[in-house]
Amino acid sequence: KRGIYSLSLPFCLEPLLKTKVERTPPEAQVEAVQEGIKEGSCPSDWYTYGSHCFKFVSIQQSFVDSEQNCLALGGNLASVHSLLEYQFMQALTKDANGHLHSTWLGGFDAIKEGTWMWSDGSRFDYTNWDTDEPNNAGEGEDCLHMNAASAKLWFDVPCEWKFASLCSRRM
Ligand SMILES: [Ca+2]
Ligand SMILES: [Ca+2]
Repeated sequence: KRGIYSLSLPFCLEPLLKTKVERTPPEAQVEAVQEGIKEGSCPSDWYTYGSHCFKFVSIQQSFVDSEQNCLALGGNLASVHSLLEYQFMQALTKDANGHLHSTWLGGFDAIKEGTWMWSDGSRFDYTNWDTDEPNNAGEGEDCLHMNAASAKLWFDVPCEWKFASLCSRRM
């Protein structure tokens, strides 16, 4: 096998390639295959948008329990970065009757009031709040859910509330 690389790659690249191959432990490769993960694709029961895989979880639980569940699945609660991506996500949260379920995304301002962040660490560079939201109502609202009220946009609500959730992970 090395003979082919030796012929087709500049000699300076060959040591890099060899190093990379040797550093991938066989156990890790087996694990990845068992999980059904290949580079550039999503596990079979996840949906693909851009460079991410998405999975709707219908069980209703708190924000932190939802995030923990997503972590166990190899991801985080989903972040949103465009209207098209939001519409794609809405399609995943729609049931057979066309009802859009209230669903946790990974947005929170629990660290600093008014400073919203995504649990996956990505930039908070797109928003789709409903009118007069986020309003941090009552004793405070620090977590973000989608498909809120009639407009099906975003509300901030107490993190203890229980909703379905949307997980995402990198391809
Ligand atoms: Ca808040
Ligand atoms: Ca609110």
